[in-house]
Amino acid sequence: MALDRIDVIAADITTLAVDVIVNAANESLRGGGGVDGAIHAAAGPDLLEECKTIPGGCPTGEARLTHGHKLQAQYIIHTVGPIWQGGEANEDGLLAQCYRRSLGLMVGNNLKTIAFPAISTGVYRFPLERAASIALSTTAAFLTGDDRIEKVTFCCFGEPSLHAHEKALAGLTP
Ligand code: AR6
Repeated sequence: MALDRIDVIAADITTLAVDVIVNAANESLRGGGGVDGAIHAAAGPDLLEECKTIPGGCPTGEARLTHGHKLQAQYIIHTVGPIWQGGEANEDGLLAQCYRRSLGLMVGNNLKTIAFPAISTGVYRFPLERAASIALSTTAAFLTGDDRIEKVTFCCFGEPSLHAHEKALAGLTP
């Protein structure tokens, strides 16, 4: 069952002891604010050095793997969500692709547990409820076709995000 393998929690993603946490990065992979800044601060400067070795950074909708360095998580998947431009620039498709590519990369590296932040819902201004619905439905569909992933955690920062993700999870039919 896909839904049994999904958790929605409120936490600072840098504190989670999962195999891999996801970073809502930008295309340069040189760090930034928000969750990206928090992850770089907690992982330490070796993360930036490793990111600099990735050719071409990370285009929007793609995902790249690094080590977790000082984090409890073994690995970090850096993905770049779309900047909200009003909804007519394939933002929904690109956001869904971030989740699919991250889950695909995790499976390809034999990782079992993952935590996502609410990609694009901060600085990139994607509407929260719409993003949460895409995150949950895309993940549930992926899990239905894959029995290797043990747990996907949606790590929300703040009450509005927690409620949006809980509502989106409740809206999925088993
Ligand atoms: N743990 C979990 N979630 C967090 C944390 C944390 N420690 N800190 C913030 N969030 P954002 P974006 C939530 O802005 O919209 C960066 O500068 C936050 O409340 O981090 O994809 C990058 O370098 C929000 O719900 O990412 C890019 O330039 C969610 O994480 C740009 O921001 C995403 O907010 C990416 O923008």
